Amino acid sequence: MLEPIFEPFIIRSLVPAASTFADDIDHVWELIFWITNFWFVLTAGIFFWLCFRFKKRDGQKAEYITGELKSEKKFVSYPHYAVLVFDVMIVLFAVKVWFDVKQDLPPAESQVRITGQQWAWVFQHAGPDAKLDTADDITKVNELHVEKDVLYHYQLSAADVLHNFSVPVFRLKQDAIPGRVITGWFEPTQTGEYSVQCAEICGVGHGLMGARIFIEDAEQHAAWMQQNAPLALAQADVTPAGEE
Ligand SMILES: [Cu+2]
Repeated sequence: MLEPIFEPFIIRSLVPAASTFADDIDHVWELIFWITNFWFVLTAGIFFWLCFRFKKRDGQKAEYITGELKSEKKFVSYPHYAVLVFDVMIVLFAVKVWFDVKQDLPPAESQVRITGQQWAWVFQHAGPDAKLDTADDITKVNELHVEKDVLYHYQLSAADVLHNFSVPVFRLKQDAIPGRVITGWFEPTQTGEYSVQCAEICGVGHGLMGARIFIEDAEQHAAWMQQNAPLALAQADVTPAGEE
């Protein structure tokens, strides 16, 4: 149902896409882009053409048009119908994507707890057992490490004021609200290092809330988890350092 008929090349040329739902978001974004720009250029063009075509001329008296005649009303009602048709079209595409990204919650393969605070992001990674609040959790500030092709649930909250967890390459934006834990999901599809932002004005340090997300392949991610294992676990490890 509602298969897109074009490739979203404008937004792709600006921001790379690195999550499973980025493609869906980009299609809606670009659909809205083309619809609104088509009508903007058309109406602006007609407006300036009319300005020029009916400009002040010697010996010609200005006429007051009320727009009440049937022959005049169609210039209002026909574009209005067009707006409604395109509105419905955008809503149909958007609702489907909204459901997939925000309302549906596919089963988690790993988890991360994300807390926004003035002015940093704290990431509690689930560690090798993929479960939060266990001894192998790895907590980092402004550094989120995830594995490609693994579906994550995040538990997002704020420690002080409103923040917004934004990962442009995922096309993910979610408000973080004090006193509330919001669960959502993402699945990275590309390795690399990308930016994480706060997309909600949260005080004078708002602009400093830039963190990094590191999307690693399975091997790199396992190595990172091992290197960053909590001290207690690292000491319990029977393998002496440097002998693995
Ligand atoms: Cu913030």
